Amino acid sequence: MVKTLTHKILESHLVEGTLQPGSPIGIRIDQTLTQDATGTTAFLLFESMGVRRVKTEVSVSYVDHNMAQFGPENHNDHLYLQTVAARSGVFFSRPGNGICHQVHLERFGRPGATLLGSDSHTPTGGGLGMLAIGAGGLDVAVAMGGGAFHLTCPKVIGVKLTGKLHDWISAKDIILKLLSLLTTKGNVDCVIEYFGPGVETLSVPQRATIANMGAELGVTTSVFPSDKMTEQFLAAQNRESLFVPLHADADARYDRVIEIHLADLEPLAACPSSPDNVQPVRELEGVKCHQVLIGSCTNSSLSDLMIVAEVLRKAKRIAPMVELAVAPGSRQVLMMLAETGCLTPLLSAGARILESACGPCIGQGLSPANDVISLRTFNRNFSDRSGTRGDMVYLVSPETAVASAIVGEITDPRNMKQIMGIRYPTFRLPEHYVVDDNLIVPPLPESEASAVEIRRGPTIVVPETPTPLPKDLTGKVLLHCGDKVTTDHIMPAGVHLKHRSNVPEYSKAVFSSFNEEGKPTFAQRAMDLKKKGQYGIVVAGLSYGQGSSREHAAMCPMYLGVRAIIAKSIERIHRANLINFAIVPMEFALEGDYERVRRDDELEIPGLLEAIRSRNQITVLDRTGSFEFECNLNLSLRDRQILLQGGLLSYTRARSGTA
Ligand code: MIC
Ligand code: SF4
Repeated sequence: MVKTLTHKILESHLVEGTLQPGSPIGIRIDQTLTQDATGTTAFLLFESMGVRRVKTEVSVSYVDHNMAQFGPENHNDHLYLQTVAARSGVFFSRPGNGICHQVHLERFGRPGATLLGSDSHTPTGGGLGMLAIGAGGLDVAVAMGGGAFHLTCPKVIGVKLTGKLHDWISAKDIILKLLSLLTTKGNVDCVIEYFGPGVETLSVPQRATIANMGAELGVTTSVFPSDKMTEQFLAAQNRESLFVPLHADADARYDRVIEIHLADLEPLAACPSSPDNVQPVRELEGVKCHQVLIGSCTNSSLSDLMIVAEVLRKAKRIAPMVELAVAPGSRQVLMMLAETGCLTPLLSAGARILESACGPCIGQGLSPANDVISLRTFNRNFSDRSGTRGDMVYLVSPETAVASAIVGEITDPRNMKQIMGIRYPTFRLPEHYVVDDNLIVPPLPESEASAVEIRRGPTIVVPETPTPLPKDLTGKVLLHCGDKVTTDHIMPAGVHLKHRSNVPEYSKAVFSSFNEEGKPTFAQRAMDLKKKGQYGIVVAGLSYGQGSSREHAAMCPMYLGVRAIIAKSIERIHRANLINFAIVPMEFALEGDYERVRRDDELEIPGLLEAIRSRNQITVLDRTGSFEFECNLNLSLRDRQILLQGGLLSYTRARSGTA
């Protein structure tokens, strides 16, 4: 039987179920990655599962998000993560070594492997021919303990690339084009598989940019074939022995095929405040911008930054009213910039060089001024994510970013020749990268690991295990929100990020972007209800829980007593996180009911447990509005068992006999 590449990798890792799109399956996980902002809870939960040592081929713990170290919280987290990694047989990538996805691509990823990461941009590994999936930290903890990862067998969308990109057009424009076609909604449980002659023209870092930002489509992951380019990339990293050729069978059938002719593409931008609000840069030309940020796990590879450096070498300076900052994706990229002489033109033209970390992408500094436009090469421009309320963030390629930084206005980079006499730079990428793993601490042998003392600073609080769900649920609608509410809106990062290891403290920020001046916050209203022994319910529109994999967007509402989400639709990772923390995800069965329910309505869900046990539909009574409506439950057998058990941790403990 002819197969897609996705099905080949799934098949070689299948441990439960059958490969029938739409049905639940379990796959073996070869590698895991965690980062500090989701990793502390992942490791606290891993420890409480009672497993001493990871059972994967490779597990890596990265520190890249919480790096500002205002107060002791971040450093407490780093020391906890380093000691727990040493104890558990996990590689530890120290702060300063780079962004998890970039470093994993460079130093650990291998074609054909499965990778599960507690970060939604884990699919970056798809650029290397891996099946790399983002999940909540608890799912990753289970995988570290040797457990399967459970997902819905995906449909496979084939994206056929033909032709070749013109100068000044880059991988970012390919994924922005796809976002304009598929949008951020409605792609749950699909994998995007790239094929066709255009693939050969793209380097691994370019493929990684595309796979990375595929996360914004809401798909399970994206995957590229493993070919000559893959071999070259691995060889440049001294890892050629890991190369295996991989591709779909010639006549593989896709559930849908989209064709993109690379030569037809033009520079694109995602306008405020959604990655799918895409417009051609030429239509935005002339709009003043005061900030340009280049970096993030999407666009901070050596080739991205060499283009920027070469353009700046010719331009010599940036516009006087523009702030330009560059964050190299990894220490390797930074060292290579120095080695190739590309650091000097960046510095000389006026770029601020940031640490190799997530930085402004996750609201850790460089928030833009009020009412100014910020251009970023990142992957998300959800409102307020930058740390400034009412921000106006455009997502663009490094080429568009640098052109705009020089001119001071959004600029189509194809006009650089005409405006500044600057041609598209040509340069050769080095055949070998500096390979220096000094900041990667390898796991200790088992005999030495048990002597390591795990350091848990006082700002690290072990998360609460959910209480069992009630037989019948009575609760109040604490929030009635619209479409595309992201996990950034549910659980903001920015200044609150440092509380990731302290659920009671972090919970104060739940839904804070919905709080109204002078009125009780969401957290206060939820806590008041909880004290009265009642539950909180959130009502939402389409694509609830888009974006980040942060399970705090489930864990903190659960801590505040929220036990049901009723939405028009819920995104994959967030839905799994809700179930893992025993919050019931429900979807309106009929159009129109979403509009009828209002904030503060008292809802009653009789027979909740019974329905979770055996039914797909459940009736909700709106006592305030005196009407009832139907909701779909759409739960797999395993989802039902997890909810009935009071969450994934209790379920896992019960199955392993450590309860
Ligand atoms: C993000 O880009 O939103 C993050 C921060 O990397 C998150 C993880 C987190 O919230 O810690 C993600 O993408 O999953
Ligand atoms: Fe870090 Fe931003 Fe990438 Fe998330 S999207 S991993 S915050 S660089």
